[in-house]
Amino acid sequence: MSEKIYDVPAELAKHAWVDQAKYKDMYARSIADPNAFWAEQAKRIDWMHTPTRIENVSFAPGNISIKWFEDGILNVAHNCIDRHLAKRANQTAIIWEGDDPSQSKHITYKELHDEVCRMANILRTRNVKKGDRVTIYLPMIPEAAYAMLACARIGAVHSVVFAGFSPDSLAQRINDCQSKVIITADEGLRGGKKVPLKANVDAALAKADGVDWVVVVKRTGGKIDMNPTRDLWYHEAAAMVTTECRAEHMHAEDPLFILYTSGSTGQPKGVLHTSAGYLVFASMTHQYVFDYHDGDIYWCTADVGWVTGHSYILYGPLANGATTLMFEGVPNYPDNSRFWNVIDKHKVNIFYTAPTAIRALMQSGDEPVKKTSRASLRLLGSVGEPINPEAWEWYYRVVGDDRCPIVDTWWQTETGGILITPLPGATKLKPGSATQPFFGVVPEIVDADGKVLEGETSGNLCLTRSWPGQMRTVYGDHARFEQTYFSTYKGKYFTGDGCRRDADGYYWITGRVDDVINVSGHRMGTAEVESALVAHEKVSEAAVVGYPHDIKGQGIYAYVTLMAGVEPSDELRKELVTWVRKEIGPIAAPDQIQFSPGLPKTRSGKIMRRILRKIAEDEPGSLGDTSTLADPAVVDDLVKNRQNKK
Ligand code: 6R9
Repeated sequence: MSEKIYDVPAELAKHAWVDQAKYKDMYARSIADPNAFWAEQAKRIDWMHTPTRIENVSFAPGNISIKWFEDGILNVAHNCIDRHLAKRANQTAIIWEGDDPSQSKHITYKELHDEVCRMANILRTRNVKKGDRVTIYLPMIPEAAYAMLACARIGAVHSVVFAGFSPDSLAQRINDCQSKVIITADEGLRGGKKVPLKANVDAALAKADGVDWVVVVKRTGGKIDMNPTRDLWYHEAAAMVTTECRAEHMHAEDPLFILYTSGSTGQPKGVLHTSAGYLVFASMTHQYVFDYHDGDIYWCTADVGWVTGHSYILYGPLANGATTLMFEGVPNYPDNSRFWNVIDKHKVNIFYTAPTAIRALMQSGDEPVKKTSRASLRLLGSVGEPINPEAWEWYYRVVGDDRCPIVDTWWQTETGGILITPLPGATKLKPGSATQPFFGVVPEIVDADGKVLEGETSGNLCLTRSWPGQMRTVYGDHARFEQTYFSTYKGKYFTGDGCRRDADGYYWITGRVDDVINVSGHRMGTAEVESALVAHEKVSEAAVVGYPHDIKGQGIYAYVTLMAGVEPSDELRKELVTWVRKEIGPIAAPDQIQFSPGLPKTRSGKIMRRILRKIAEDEPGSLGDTSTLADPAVVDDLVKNRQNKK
C-alpha cells in the first residue's frame, strides 16, 4: 500500500465549501444531532410542505424501517428544473456529446423543462399514474434524462435498465416490477457500433406481460419493426402534446426509482429509492464532494443505467442547477484521446470516471493525454471499484498535471450517494484510500463474528446509522431487504465490502467479501453467471469466481463441468462465452473457462469456492486445507488445467 500523502492545495481550500475545520465541525454536528443537521440540509430543496419530522429509522431485527422527512411534500423534477427557471432558464443544463465527435448539443434549463413536460404528457395521456412503473431502456441520449425526469414529474417510478443488457435480463426486470410502459430507442450507438435496442425490447416482450406501450426514440434511423397497437414514435407523440405539465405533489417517502443490482444469491434485486431523502443526499454530496460551484462544467462518464448515472449525472447536478455533461460514446473511440478532447472542447472543470477506464487508457501511455490541454480541469473523481495506487498516481500526474485533487468515492447502488470520500478542500489524500466518512455516516469494521474492531484494523464494513439516501427496501420483497443487509450483523447495515482502517483513521476498501464480483466497475453476482451457464444444454455444472485482471479489476473465471459424452474444445469455449453474452449481456462474458470433470465439494456437497479462487488467481501453492473435500483428487486436475498461468 502506498503511504504517500497529498496535501490539500492551499488555493483550493480557500475557495472550497468545506475546509478541514469545517469538516470536523459539521461531521460532529451530523452525529451529535442528526435531526437538526438534516433539517438544515433539507432547506437545499423546495418543498410544497416543509417536513417537520426528520429521521424515523429502525434497524431492529424484524422491524427494518427507514423514513426521512416523512411529512414533507415535494416534486423531484420541479427541484431539478422548474425552480431554476427564474435564474437559469438560458443556462445549459445538459451538454450532450455524441458518440461521433462532430455531434454535440447544449440543452438549456428552459429546453429541459419543455422536453420533460412533453415526455410527461406523453406518459400521462397514456394513462400512466402516480406509482406506476416505467422501464427505461435507452442509450446515453438526452431523452434518457427527459424520460427519468418525466416519470419523477408525474410520480411514476422509473426502472432504468442498462442498454447493454440482453432481452432476457430486460424481460426479467420488466416482469419483476410490472412496468406498463417501456421507453426505448430504435438503436444505440457506441464506439461506432449499433446496438439493437428496439429488437431487444421486442424479444423481451415476448416473455413479459402487462406492457401497454412502447415509446421509441429515433436515434439512428435504422430499420426496426413497429407494432401499430403497442409502439409509438416519440417524435410523433411529442408533436401532439404541450410543453406544460403539472408536477405531481409527492410525499417524501413516495418511490422515485427502482434500480436492479446483483447480489450474492439469486436474481437481481430491485433497489428502491424514495423521493426526498435521496434528492437531499444526492444534491448535498454532489456539491461538497465535487466542490461544485456555480458556473462549473461537470462531467461524470457513467451510464444512466447505473446508480452513478442516476445520482451524479442527473439528480445531484440538476438539483444544484449545474451544467452536466452526458456522453454517448466510449473512452477509446475514435481514439484514446477522446475523454481529454471532450474535456477541452467543453472546458470541463470536474471529471468523474472509473478506475477501469483509467487503467485501460494508461496502457496506451501518456502521449494521447499529453497532446491535449486539460487546462480547465480542477478536480478529478473515481468510483466503482478500488483504485490501485499506480492508476491513482497516473491519473493525478498525467491527467491532472499534479494540480487536481482526486476524490476516490466509495458508495453503492443501495446507498444512493457517496458515503466515504475525501472532500477536496478538507482531506489530505492517500492514493488508493477512500479516506473519511461523509456527514452523518458512521462506518464500523467488524470481524466474521460481528465483533467490533477498533483502531488500526481490517474486516467487514458496516454502517451503524441511516443516512437520507439509503435504499428503503427491495422492491416487492422487504424480507429479502432485511435478510441481505441486516441479518449478517444484527442492528447494522452490512455493505458486503471488506475494509481496512489505518493508523490515521483512513478507510481503504478492499473489495467484496461476498459472491459478488466487480468487473470493470460493474457488479455481477457469480450465481447469475452460473445459472446462465447451466442453462446451456451441454453444461451440467458451473462455478464462477473472480480473479485479478489488469484492466477490468476483476475478470470472470468459470469452471464448467460438461454433460456426459460432451467433449471439451476451444469451439465450445467460444460458444459458451457467446451464450452468456446473449443470456445476460456482454458485461457478463467469462474471461476464462476451465473445463473441469469435477468441482471441489465438501462431503455435504458445498462447492469450496476458496479453492477455486486460489486456482483462478494462479496460486495453487496456497490452497489451504483440502482434507475436508469429498474427493481431494479433483484439485490436482483443476490445478493442472488452470487457464490463467502467469
Ligand atoms: C457506486 C457504485 C458498489 C460496489 C461496492 C464496492 C465497489 C464502489 C468504490 C468501490 C472501492 C471505491 N466500489 N466504489 N470500491 N473504492 N471508491 O459503484 O455502485 O455498482 O452498486 O457497486 O462497488 O465493492 O460495494 P454499485
